[in-house]
Amino acid sequence: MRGSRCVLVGAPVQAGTGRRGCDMGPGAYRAAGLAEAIGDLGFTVADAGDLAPSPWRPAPHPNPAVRHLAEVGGWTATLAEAADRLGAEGLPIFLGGDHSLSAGTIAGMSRRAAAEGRALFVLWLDSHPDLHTLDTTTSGNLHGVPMAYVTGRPGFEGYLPPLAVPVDARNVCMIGLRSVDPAERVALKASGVTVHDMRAIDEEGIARPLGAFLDRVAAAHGVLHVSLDVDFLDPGIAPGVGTTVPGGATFREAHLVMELLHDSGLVRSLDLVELNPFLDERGRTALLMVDLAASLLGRRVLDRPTRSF
Ligand code: HAR
Ligand code: MN
Ligand code: MN
Ligand code: MN
Repeated sequence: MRGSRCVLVGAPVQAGTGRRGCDMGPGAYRAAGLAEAIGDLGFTVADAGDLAPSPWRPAPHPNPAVRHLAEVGGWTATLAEAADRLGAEGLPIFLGGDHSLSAGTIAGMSRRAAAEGRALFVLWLDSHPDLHTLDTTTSGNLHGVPMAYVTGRPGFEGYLPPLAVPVDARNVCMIGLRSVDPAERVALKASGVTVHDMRAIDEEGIARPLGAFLDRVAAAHGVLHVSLDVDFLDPGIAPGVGTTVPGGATFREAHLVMELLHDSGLVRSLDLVELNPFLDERGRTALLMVDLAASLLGRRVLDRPTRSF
């Protein structure tokens, strides 16, 4: 982990989803004690408060399904600037908000990494690849497009803010996929993204594929951004999300991922996305996400030697 400073960045975005309630995400993380949990680990914690979208006037898109392009574009501009700036000072944790926010956070972290002469790698923990373009989305919900935008797929010019430094799709690893649309399946295949869907995790476990990716990041002297979507988790333990998909990561798998990430020392920034407190049960999803963030930042049951793969 970088230094010992964490910055919480509220991104109450819900324009990218079809349901209301994600805008309450940052407040729920604060109520669930995120700052205190991280502070207990010895970090200095700053809270940048909740950001707001920049003005952004896109051209009207020919796909009539596309919704809230101006607002999502405005958030993309705001968050790209914030990630680049705050990523230089410590480890930013972006509190969503729906997954469209990753268009901005990843764009900003990629620019930051490039300024340091390094490449950005992304670990995408999600049941969805979010790899639609504005032309292929049928729902029109822009939380389904950030991965296409940040990897520089064509079709976003003039609709979302210009992308300074595209992420090489070969530097992206997706774990947990179990809901992939036909157009995304085609795009994934052509992309070079490393994918471990839920079936692969069932067959091989989660530690080895993750370890192989982390070894690759380390060998490339890369910078790692982690994007954690609530629906990566099984809805039985994480009901507070608009797009529940059965068969998700268990409590034990999710904690193991976080602990291995901590051991790697590679994580430079984190998105916590898609929490919908309106759909949660007595805060249990918010509390679990806080617990997972704490594991990623070093909370341990016992000390043990670093594991190699
Ligand atoms: N692929 C579907 C669509 O575009 C669902 C996307 C849902 N995405 C999220 N985040 N909830 O992963 O509509
Ligand atoms: Mn997602
Ligand atoms: Mn998802
Ligand atoms: Mn833990």
